[in-house]
Amino acid sequence: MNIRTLDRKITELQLDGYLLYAASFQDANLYYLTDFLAEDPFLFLRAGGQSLLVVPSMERARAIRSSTADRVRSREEFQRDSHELEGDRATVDLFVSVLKEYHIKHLGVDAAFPIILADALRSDGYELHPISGSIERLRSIKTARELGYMTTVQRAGEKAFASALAILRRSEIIGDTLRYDGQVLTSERLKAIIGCSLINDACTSKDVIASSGCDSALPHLTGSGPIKAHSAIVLDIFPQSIESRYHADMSRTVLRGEAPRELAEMFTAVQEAQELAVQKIRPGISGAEVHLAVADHFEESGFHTDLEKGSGFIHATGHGLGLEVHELPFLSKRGGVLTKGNVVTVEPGLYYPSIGGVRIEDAVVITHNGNRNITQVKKEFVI
Ligand SMILES: [Mn+2]
Repeated sequence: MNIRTLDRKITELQLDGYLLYAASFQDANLYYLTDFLAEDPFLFLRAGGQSLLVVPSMERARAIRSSTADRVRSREEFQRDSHELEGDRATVDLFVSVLKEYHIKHLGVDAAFPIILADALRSDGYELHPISGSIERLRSIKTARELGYMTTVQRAGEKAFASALAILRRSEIIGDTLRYDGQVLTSERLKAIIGCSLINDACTSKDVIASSGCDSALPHLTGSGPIKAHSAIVLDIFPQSIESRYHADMSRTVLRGEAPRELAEMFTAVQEAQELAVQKIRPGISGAEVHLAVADHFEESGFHTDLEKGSGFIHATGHGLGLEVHELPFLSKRGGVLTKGNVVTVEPGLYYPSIGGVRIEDAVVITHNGNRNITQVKKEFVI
């Protein structure tokens, strides 16, 4: 990441500095700018080409050791005379002390800056300019180091997928259910198996999708109850590395037993659409163009979309991937131009409430003349 881009933005908007106040566990921009992970909010100020962190005194030594900031100071250093203040008033007092010392009157903040603090600072005479999307755009271009982190977490996701696939393959088909190890195989069991594999590779996951039957027609339903035979089984794994904080994202749709004709045709159309999108992705093309090509392919193949009914191709073709699982750029109706270094998922899908869903998802890195697929899992339907 080139933080000079942020410095240029500050100069261009004639601001004295850029300030973020959040907990970096939740705020990917703050983590990106500081490399300092904390559960509690801390202050980041970029001014005069330097980064300052203001953290609770107990965190100072850790921030000096792990953050990329030029300077780390303690919150207490700025609040020697304000012991009686509590809550937001104490935070405003901290901001005012910092801003005074650094001679800052006009400051940029992000869209998530707490409005209660913004109101208090504005009434104290400070000018706040919300800047949205700048850090997100920086984040969308990955360095070689970030790509390394993302490949590592992708491999962990693939290992977890392989463990679920092995159990599906070893299960016995009884009627329209699967039996594994003397028990009916459920979505819950598959999700737990995937989760255990991920944690063994130092990854976490907010959720895992292992849905089957008509449940799979709802793209974000994680699934519950018995896994259905002769029906679509959607596995969608989006782990986050505990160490690097980067994400991976992949989906496969498989089937045990006899494939109904309409599902087999949906799988073929989705696979074709996915390949078509991957072929198109290169620097200079817009996410919208890729998305429209996929939508057209489905229409031409006879798979129609009705958003109100939740049937057909009902989501975007893909999204950026990084510190957040959904980030810039998007392969959607309004998706902007793709650039070298972007990492995007390519995940067309078809969903029909009475049949089920099919989704195939890879992640690709945009290179100087095309893209490189970082997903190494085969696309098999009947297993
Ligand atoms: Mn995805």
